[in-house]
Amino acid sequence: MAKGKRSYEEKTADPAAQEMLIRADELGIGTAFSRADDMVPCNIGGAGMCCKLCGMGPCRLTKDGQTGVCGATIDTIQARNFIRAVAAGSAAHSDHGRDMAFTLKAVANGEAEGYVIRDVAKLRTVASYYGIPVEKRSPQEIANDLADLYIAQFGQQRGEIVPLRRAPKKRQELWKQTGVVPRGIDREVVEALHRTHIGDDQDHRHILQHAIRTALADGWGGSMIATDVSDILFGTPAPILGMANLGVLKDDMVNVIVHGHEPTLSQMIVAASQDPEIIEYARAAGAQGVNLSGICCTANEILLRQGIPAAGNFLHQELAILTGAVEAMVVDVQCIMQALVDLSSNFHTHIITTSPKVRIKGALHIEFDEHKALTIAKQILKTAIDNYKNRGKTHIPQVRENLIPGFSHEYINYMLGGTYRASFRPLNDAIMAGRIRGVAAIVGCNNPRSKQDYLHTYVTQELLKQDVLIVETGCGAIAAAKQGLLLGEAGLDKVGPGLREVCETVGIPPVLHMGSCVDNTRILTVLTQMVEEGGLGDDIDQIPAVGLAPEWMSEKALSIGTYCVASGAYVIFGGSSPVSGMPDRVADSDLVLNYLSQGWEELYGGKMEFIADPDEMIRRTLAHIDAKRAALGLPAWDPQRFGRSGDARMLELEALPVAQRRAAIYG
Ligand code: NFS
Repeated sequence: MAKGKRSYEEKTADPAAQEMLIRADELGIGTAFSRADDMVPCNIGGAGMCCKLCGMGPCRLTKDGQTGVCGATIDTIQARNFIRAVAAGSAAHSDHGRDMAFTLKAVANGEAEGYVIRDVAKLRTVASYYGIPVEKRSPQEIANDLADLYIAQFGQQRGEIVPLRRAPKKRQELWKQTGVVPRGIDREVVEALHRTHIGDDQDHRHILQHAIRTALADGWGGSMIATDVSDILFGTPAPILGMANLGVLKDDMVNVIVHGHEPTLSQMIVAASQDPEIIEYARAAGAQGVNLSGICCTANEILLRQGIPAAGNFLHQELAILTGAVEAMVVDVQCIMQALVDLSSNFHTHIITTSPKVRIKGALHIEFDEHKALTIAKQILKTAIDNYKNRGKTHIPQVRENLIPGFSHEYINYMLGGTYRASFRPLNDAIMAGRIRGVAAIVGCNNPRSKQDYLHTYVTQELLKQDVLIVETGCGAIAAAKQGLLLGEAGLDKVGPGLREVCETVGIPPVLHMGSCVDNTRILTVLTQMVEEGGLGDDIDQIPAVGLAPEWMSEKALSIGTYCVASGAYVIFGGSSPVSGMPDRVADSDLVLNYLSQGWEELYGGKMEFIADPDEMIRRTLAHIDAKRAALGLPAWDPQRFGRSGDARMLELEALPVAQRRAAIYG
């Protein structure tokens, strides 16, 4: 029996993870899976009913009519807790975007060793959105202006942040009317903290209005900037062959895992790992070379652009070290467990922190500086190679799966129409005809309180059967990859007939991996382009689409969910609600919960719900898609109508004797 209360199969749907959890128990080592079993969550804090924002408390409101010492009511407390989480998520994504903008500035001025502007076409496109002149100017000049504009978005005090202009016109008007246009990215985060200090904003609707503004500063601000600049510097993703799961680690090579979020250092480590000097250094140490792989969203950044394998998603970070085969895990920011350092003391693995913002007690710190990135990347790799001789017994599960990631919105545009006719018309047409019933974005984290990868992949598979096209990012995308759902056309027999026809005709997998979590902004762009293409209404809230984060756990996920609602989407979170309240015991403790759903829907056309049961998630997703289809006057989805063209029809014809085949084709 596994350490902790659940069996291995109850903890994870991934066979590689199950194997490593058995290994952990053999070695007597705990992981997030067992710690989650041992740590009973606090039901008061979990329901958002605890306020610890001042020294008069903490106040726990568990009785009807009770208030905090200051008189704060349950709805005020829940809304404050919620907006603080959104502010932290927005800050994390946006600070990532700020660092990218500073890197762009350094590259434009020739001050960033090893970096170049890889995607000049995207640079010119993005600059043009903002009226930055592009004709007869060098990429460096354009990049310098764009970097200045982007850097200014963070500290701007008045007006509107500029990426907002890329939203549908009607949506921009709605944001103006409802008073949620972000003035500056940092300003909204600061104001969220100010409003929730003791004795400030005390109307849950007003607090949550600012949560919307703070989240918009993330999605249509910091995150969008992060995606743009990453594409400009490292290339806009296009389909590429990749691999996922712990089986990508190699016994005869120096294994280096990059983990975290920002692509700046990891991209340079990719370059350094292929440098002849480093390969020679590894050979001299008795290894075949350096084998690089990724965890979490850093994995997605280098998987999408260079095809570097993903060792796994969030819950794989400890499991990778348990293989005993990792010489160094190089981390930057976000989603990095403090447990890594203690865990690695059982093996030879170095945990190397690199961000000036993140130190972990006991970890090695080699600070990253984009001005001498290549030199630092080589230093990190040499540290890992020097550690190869200390490797003991290894246990690498032989589980890995191929995948095709890289579906940026630019590529989706191109694949639907080619270079000269690039457009979203075929996608809109397929939805309007009912071949594609609707679109679902399945994104977000792993959470050890649910069965790892199960909710992501179960919901994905069930929706595919219903002709729902799926786009994925973040740890959800890696979950789908590990289960073999991102395999091009290989999985099409498990897909509804209409969706299958579209995938066969266009040559796409039915699940499109669009990138890291900041790349959820690519989904905003896709939705906007679908609106602009015509036929699916004049704003995002009219599109038959749903966003799901079935295994969410991070504050970033709440920020993403909130900006998607503000953009008009129905967002379903799995697991537990941070504002669930205890309506059976405390009256009004579901005011906030209901406001995020009905209240926000009235204002923005999007809503946020927390649903633990995956079948209910699927039911509500389909109900929403069908309701939006009906509102647009589109034909009701009918699985019998399609499926007899394309490859299916070819196979039918091929099975006929020649004369009959001719008759069937030529009449
Ligand atoms: Ni998103 Fe990416 Fe993963 Fe969740 Fe963490 S890595 S930014 S927060 S756990 S998806």
